[in-house]
Amino acid sequence: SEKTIKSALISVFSKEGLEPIVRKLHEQNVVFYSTGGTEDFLKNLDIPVIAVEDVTSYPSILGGRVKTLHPKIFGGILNRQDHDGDVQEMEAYGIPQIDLVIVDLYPFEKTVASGASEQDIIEKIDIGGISLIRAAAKNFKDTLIVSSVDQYQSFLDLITQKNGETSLEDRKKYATQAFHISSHYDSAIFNYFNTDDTIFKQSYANGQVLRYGENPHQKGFFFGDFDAMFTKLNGKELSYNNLLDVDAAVNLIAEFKNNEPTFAILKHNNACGIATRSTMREAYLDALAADPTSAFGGVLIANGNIDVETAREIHSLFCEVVIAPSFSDDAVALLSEKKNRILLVQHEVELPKSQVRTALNGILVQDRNDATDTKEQLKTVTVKAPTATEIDDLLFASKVCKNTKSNTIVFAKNGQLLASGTGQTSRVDALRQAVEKAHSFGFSLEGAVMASDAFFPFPDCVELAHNAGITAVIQPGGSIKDELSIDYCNANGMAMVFTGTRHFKH
Ligand code: 93A
Repeated sequence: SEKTIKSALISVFSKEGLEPIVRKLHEQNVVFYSTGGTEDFLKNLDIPVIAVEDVTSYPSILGGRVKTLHPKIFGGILNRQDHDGDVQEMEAYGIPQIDLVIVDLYPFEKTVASGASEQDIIEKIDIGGISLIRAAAKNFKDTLIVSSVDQYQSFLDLITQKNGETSLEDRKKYATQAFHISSHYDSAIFNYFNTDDTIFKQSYANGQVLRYGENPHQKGFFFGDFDAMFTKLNGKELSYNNLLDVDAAVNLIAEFKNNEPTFAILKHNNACGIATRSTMREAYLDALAADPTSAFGGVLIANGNIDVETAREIHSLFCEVVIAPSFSDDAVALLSEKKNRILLVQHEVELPKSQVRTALNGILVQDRNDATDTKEQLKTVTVKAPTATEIDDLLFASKVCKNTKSNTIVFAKNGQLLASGTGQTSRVDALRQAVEKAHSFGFSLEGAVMASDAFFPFPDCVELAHNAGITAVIQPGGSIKDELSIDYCNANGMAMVFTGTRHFKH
């Protein structure tokens, strides 16, 4: 699979950076074939070169639109050297072997960016060059393709180190880069032409067209298998925002999968109420109690069956979506009295391991946050350790916190969310919001616990929490000023545990 480069076809738009490469190849006795401008460039360097026209016995025609598009050129690149038939045909048609192809494409994107006319832009759609790249990349078994100026240095190193010899692995690596170049080039052309949304829709034929996006003037699509995750028993079509809320709800309730009956109410992707109780009805009522105002128009989710007793309570609330692993028949009948109310039976389906979102002109991908804080991982950092009840509440609060937009502070007591501060630009703001909210719905925070999605840079948060009545705190730890918060807790009889795991959610 080692091959020595003996011949090269060079056709480059920009000649910059090419000289050291052709000089090195010339030293190694490589035979050159070139198109007009590149041919002149080589001649000026006193390097012998054969014009493509002399190989094809055809001039460059149509103002250069057809220069290299010829069987003698593509035959030279695409022939399989270990294929008897190919070898015979090369001989019969007088096709020269081409071991190396170097191309720098017409600068399509630059031309578009320069604000050139459509005619100028169209002339910069490279046809021959892109074909040379794809042909040489396809035949990487025998041919090496340099498809970008960015590869010049590494290619020069390669031929210098190994005296013109290349391995199959080298050639495949360059082929991979070549297909990256060609696909990017064709996408740029598509993007220039595509002003029509219907093409967007067609190219994503599997996407479900939503009524609209986040707002009515935005188009929206969903790409996924909704039916694999849910059976819809009642209600209108889910909107873009419904789907986002359902996603948040499913992720939150997953934390309480094996718990006692747990019920959560979400608004704008955050929990505004959640409680664990001995019956689903009580869990619902105590979830609702945390913030009945926000619950209006919310998304509801249960970790177990919704019976008719629970349904009766839910029925008096205006809500968009109710999700549960099962509903009793009479619960379905009652909840379906509201035509638009969406009822979803949730199936046990694993969610993707990766999360994707657009960012700038690309996408961001990350592993999903599948770390749930456990009792074993808690490290008590204060003199006072949390009580057994407090530990349960700390873990409860931490699960809610993890599923709430940062910065967030969560207060909980006896398996019930009392209040949270959500999506604030400072942790102190999140805390103040939570305190005010708890008080406004009539909760005392005396003996409640606090969770924070990230560490406290200053002791101000534990101080405000203490003043509000909080007795135990869970947080990742890791601030250089951790000691200040710890000292404050010790001086004021509070317990604090570190988890070592941050739970940002943006
Ligand atoms: O107009 S083309 O699409 N037709 C061709 O047959 C062709 N072959 C090579 N453009 C073609 N090329 C491109 O010409 C190369 O991709 C390169 O950008 C340029 C080099 O031309 P010259 O050597 O004449 O400067």
